[in-house]
Amino acid sequence: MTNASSTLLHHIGADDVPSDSGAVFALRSPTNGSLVAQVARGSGVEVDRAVASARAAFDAWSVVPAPARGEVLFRAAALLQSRKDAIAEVMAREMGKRLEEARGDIQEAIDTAYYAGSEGRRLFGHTAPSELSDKMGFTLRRPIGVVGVITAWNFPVAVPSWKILPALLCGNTIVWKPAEEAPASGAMFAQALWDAGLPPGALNIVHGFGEEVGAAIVAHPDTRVLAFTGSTPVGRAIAETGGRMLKRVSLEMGGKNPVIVMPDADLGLAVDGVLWGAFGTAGQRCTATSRLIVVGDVHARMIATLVERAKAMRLGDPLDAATEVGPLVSEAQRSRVHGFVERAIAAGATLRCGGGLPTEPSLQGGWFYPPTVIDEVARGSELAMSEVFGPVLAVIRASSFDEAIEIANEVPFGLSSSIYTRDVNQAMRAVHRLQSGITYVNAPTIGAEAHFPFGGVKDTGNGHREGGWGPYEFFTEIKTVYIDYSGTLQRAQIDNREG
Ligand code: UN1
Repeated sequence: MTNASSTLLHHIGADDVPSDSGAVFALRSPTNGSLVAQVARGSGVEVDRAVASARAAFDAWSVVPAPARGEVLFRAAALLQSRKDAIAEVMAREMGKRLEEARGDIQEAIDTAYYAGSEGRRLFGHTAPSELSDKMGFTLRRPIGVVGVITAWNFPVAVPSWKILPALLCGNTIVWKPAEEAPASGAMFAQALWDAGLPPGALNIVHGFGEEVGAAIVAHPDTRVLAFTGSTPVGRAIAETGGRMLKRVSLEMGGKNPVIVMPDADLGLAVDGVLWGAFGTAGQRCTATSRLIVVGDVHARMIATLVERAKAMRLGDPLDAATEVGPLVSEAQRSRVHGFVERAIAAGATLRCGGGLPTEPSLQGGWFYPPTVIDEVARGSELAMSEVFGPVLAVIRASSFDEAIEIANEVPFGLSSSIYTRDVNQAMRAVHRLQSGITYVNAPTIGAEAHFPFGGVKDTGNGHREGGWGPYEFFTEIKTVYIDYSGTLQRAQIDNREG
């Protein structure tokens, strides 16, 4: 993975290789700016080579029996388990996620590996009776070819695992561009697969930036499938190119996830859930709680406690077990987050806590931003409508259940949502009416489990789901097989429809 001078290299076929150009970029810790690694900076040249390697590996990998492909994933799961602490530490250093959460990120990949591995003994098709005598029909699932995978930095192992493991299990081969902010833990995830016996070329990595590497993967005529997690504008561009080239494209994009709290809710539980949903992973999840919709007198009964608890959350080094909120991933991300806060306040919203760059000397070396609660956020305003991707919670008042649902649904995104109530009828009405791919009842908007479908509606996605059973359909083509054992020419639609 790394050479003597600790440069993280591309992985093409069986080899770790630098860029032809020799170009590298520095990967720095968002906590203190220290150098984590130099990383090879790829281009279309390396992408071409990686796609050729994946193509060459496809013939052999695609005919390995699916249960045997599953065995590789089981072995990788065990290796990830034994390397979990080591990978978590690298992840925490490179992108700032707290160690405990970094372990959770890897655990999600382990869970996915066991699920995907066992799918090797299913990959079910269908059978149905033929309309003719002595004839039958059934379907098989066939691998497609080379899959281009492009992922975000906020879940450097879990989210890639949702794409890579099902794609491999189905017999495809892969070219992956990990996020440039978190390539090192991603490479350790891949190493577990290579060490588990994945044949050379089945999983190739090209490091680098979206415009240079991602775009080349998307536009390459031989990547028949594209799986992407990231921003909605980039996802749209991928869908445009993929659409023109008739590729199969799965997109996982932004969120603006609401929690509705009803007056009959357990407010202590709601406060716990909102704090975890909004400020866990420093708000850098696409599932993060970014809107709190308080109904009726909940505002008066809940906000003070929420703010007091948010203020007390400890910012610090993600490697320190006492830390509750780590840094944001980069300076650019922090100024973006701060910009949203400043504009919301200028537009008349009320800052309840946070909202400024920390002044503690110990936090000066990193991109820290405090848990921020902004109250009286106006419906339709920028902070009410846009994804922030940071520890910023917008509080919006609603006078009724119906109005709360209306507010929840008036954003362009639809990934996750939640309602806190003790009324089962109301909860079920919300489940049906909330426009999101995932709805929680009496739980925060984050924390999806690996064996359930994950994805969103509206501008969050393009109709596909990761996790659960869906990816095995996405990463395969259906082959329909007819077997005629009548020994005669039978003509469908004719021989059985006389007169
Ligand atoms: C993401 O933020 O891109 O449900 C994924 C969750 C995690 C996955 C988040 N299991 O919050």
